[in-house]
Amino acid sequence: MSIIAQSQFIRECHNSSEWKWSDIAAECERFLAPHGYCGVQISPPNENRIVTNPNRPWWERYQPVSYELVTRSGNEQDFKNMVERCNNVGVRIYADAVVNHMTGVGGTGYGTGGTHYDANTLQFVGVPFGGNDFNGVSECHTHDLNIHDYNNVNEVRNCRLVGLADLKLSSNYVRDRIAGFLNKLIDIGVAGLRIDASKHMWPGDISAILSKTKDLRSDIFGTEKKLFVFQEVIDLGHEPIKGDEYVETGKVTNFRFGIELGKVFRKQNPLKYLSNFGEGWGMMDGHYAVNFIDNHDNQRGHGGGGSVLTHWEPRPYKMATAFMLAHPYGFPRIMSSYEYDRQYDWIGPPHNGDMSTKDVIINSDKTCGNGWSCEHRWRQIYNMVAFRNAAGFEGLTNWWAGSDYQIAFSRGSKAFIAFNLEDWDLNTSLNTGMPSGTYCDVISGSLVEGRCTGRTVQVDSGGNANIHVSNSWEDPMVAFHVGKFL
Ligand code: ARE
Ligand code: CA
Repeated sequence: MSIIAQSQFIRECHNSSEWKWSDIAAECERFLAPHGYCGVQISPPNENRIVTNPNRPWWERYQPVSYELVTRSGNEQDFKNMVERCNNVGVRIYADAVVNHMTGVGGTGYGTGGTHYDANTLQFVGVPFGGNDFNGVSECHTHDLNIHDYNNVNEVRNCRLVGLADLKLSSNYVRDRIAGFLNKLIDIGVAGLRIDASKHMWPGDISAILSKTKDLRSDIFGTEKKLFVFQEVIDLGHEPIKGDEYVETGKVTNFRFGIELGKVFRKQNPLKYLSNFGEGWGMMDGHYAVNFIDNHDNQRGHGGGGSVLTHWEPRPYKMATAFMLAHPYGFPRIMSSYEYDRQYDWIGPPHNGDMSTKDVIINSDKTCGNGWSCEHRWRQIYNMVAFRNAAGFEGLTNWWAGSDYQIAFSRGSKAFIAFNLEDWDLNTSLNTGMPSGTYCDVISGSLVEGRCTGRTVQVDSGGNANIHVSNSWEDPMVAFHVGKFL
């Protein structure tokens, strides 16, 4: 059962971000709730391997050592405080669940919570897991137990993803340990999960594990609600494992979405073809699709392929994000990144000399400092979140394409948006479907104390308006809606 409405969505504040739990708690209260965001996908909350070569990469959090809640983001108490404070203001926490594997094989050491592990003999005493709890030569037939061939379904699911010790999820003991971890998160008040590396798990194993999880806390979510699950499956159409295999156990990441919009907003494929975007482009049923322009992997060349737009290219990125938020297909997820030297794809979050994660600081114009990019705080993005909430369940109406790279559409009588990527102005009268009145364009400004700080648009009694979008504007689009979240 889904606990978030289609008009709401998940915001990724996450793995590449690796915010401290205390900062996320503050952000829920001071920004996410007032701006209509419904949730935060957080970095893996459980203890991970401390990797020192390279020095503390972001990806060490994908190498579990135990299910203790101690990471660079904070300890168990910090985690509980965050979940409580976010829930109190109606912002839900979705944990990144890394349960396909433990650390990479080889080496011994201590995790971020001080728990010992031996990845030579596969002893993870903090759980505990031992050698028998991992897939080995009986399950995986490659010479080094690693995955080499993505066309071999057994290999993808029973062998090691980039050398990570692959858990034997067919074992009841292993399933119980994982379900215990998930139930602990549920007791704390978590609303859902991103299931990492779902392609590398049998759908039946995911189903067996989830069937051992409790209902969500009824004092927060009401009775008989289950985890909101979305599974990371990279399905670009060329491999035997399909995203559709996972719809029984939850929603599924839609990697084609960002790749296709990247091409369109880079002007490699006309905007006007977006008229039937979504299922019409051969993508999965929108009820199951979790969409995003970029994620923590593909924004730095890990996992997923395709040349996606990122915060490093703000103009087309804001347009693609606005399109995602304006369009009714699927569940949108917003990325929130940090700055780093792009020569090195492994660099972890902004840190102090002792490698502790830096605080997120907020500038007077609402943007972030200390190296945090905070795309979710860019006006063009958070105002489009309000647009989506205002549009609600309205379908796509009044589709208009004036040329290859000029489009507009409405969401019933609730919201309207127009884009212009041509080398000339868009300036024409269009049916917006909106009630007559003066609207504030939420791209160029905001409605502040009844005053619009940006451009305005006049809609007449027939729903028509003169729509002007200059190709030379910083953001060549205009958007307005009937919502109150401004
Ligand atoms: C690190 C090192 C490795 C080392 C390993 C073990 O980089 O060199 O062997 O540790 O010591 C992340 C990083 C990895 C990192 C790992 C563990 O991206 O570099 O390895 O953490 O620290 C596939 C999977 C997909 C996966 C992507 C990355 O199908 O599930 O690879 N994505 C998730 C997360 C990642 C995370 C993991 C899984 C592991 O989002 O952040 O890895 O928990 C085609 C296929 C895809 C495939 C892709 C690989 O597109 O269709 O299925 O994705 O190729 O490029
Ligand atoms: Ca596996």
